[in-house]
Amino acid sequence: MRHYDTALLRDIDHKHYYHPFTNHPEMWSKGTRIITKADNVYIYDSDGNRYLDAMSGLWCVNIGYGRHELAEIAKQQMEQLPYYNSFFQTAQLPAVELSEMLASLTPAGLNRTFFGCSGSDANDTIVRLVRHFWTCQGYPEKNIIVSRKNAYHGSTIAGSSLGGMTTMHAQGGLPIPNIMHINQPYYFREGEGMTPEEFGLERARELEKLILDTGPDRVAAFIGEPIQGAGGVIIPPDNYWPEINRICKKYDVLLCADEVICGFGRTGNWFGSQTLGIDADVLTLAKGLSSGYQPISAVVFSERIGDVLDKKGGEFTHGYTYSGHPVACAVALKNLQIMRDEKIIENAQQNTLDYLQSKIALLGKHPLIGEARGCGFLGALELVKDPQTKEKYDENATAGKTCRDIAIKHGIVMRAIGDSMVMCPPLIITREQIDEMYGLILETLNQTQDALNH
Ligand code: PXG
Repeated sequence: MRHYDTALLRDIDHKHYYHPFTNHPEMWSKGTRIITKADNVYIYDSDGNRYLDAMSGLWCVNIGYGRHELAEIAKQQMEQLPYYNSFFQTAQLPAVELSEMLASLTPAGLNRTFFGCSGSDANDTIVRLVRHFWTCQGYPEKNIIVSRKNAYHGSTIAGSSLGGMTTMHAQGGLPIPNIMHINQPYYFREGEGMTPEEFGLERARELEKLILDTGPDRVAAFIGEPIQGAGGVIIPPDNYWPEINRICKKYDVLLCADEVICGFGRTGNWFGSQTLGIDADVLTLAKGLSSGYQPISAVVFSERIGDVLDKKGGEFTHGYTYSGHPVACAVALKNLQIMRDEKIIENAQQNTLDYLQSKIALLGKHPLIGEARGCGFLGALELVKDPQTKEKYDENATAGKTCRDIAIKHGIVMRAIGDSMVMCPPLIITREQIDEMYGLILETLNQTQDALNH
């Protein structure tokens, strides 16, 4: 049998593996980190180092690593029925059961589910679904989807068009036609001179202005993350989403909540829509749906949309070979059953959620932090040179990168988004582990400050 050590793996990786969202020369200069195993809130690399994974993988391992029940159900399902599709009038048990489970967990009225394999393809589905919804009622021109700058909705052509990341649009000639973007509700950097309430209303009313300028008969849907994740954990003012609800209702614009990060307990309730008060017609779900144990996503939509599609939609000419994959559905179902039966969200509400947020707030007092913000199991620490003036160290996000690298050396994984250090630990993190996380971050900030000042 071939023996792999870290050096050999790095060498093969260097030659053959083209990574997602990676600057390859930068990665090679440091040496790829090879992760070999994980348990609870910890991951381990090929040199035997342990890290507290304060990112839950990529915002997804909500239930924590190492749940044997999920491995077991995957094995059983592979033996029973490893694959069958849901095209052309067939179905299988795990997909049917999971669709029922999602109807019971999601907010009232959202009872129909379309399955995919990733958050990105789910958002592609939404683009086609909402346009089809309006077209089959005789409104083909009602096809514009409004999103926000600095939003993240995935990497496919439609997903990255919906997203508002300019660096992504620059690669590949995006966005595609009939996607428009309004400004984001990022109070810390963009709300100068306003109260959060004034700012929340102003940013929400950009949607109303766009609808009126473009014509309500042109705007099909608005899509937004309840809290922007990959944009830097941007938490809107309290009145933002209620105002978006009002505007969407008034002009009959479908409201799509991209819950890929915010779903499944991340914000302290089952869905971010509940925490932030969003009356969504459509939800995008992925990540926490299976806690990352299997690639699976879901678009959950309202009875109203379902009724129209049933009566007027004919065949929806859309689907993926792995839509409703039985193994992925079985694992997701088990993951949700565990979350429900072990009351993971309720326990966190009682025991750890406020504690985590109090520690994030405490870290906000560090002289390197301009703003500490958080909600549920999401947090961000915005690094600045001067907390009074909010001045950045530089425009190249050197502070963020420096901090991230020091964090890794200390045995904690955080993500740097520009100069925001973001975190989203597994929901099963204990108070003791939160203390450990706090200590590691504090030490990281101290050393980052030293590094930046010298
Ligand atoms: N919507 C949201 C809100 C997301 O956060 C997607 C859609 C796309 O999901 P898939 O499964 O296609 O990746 C995401 C994914 C980061 C990072 O760097 C965040 C995501 C993915 C990759 C990197 O923070 N979020």
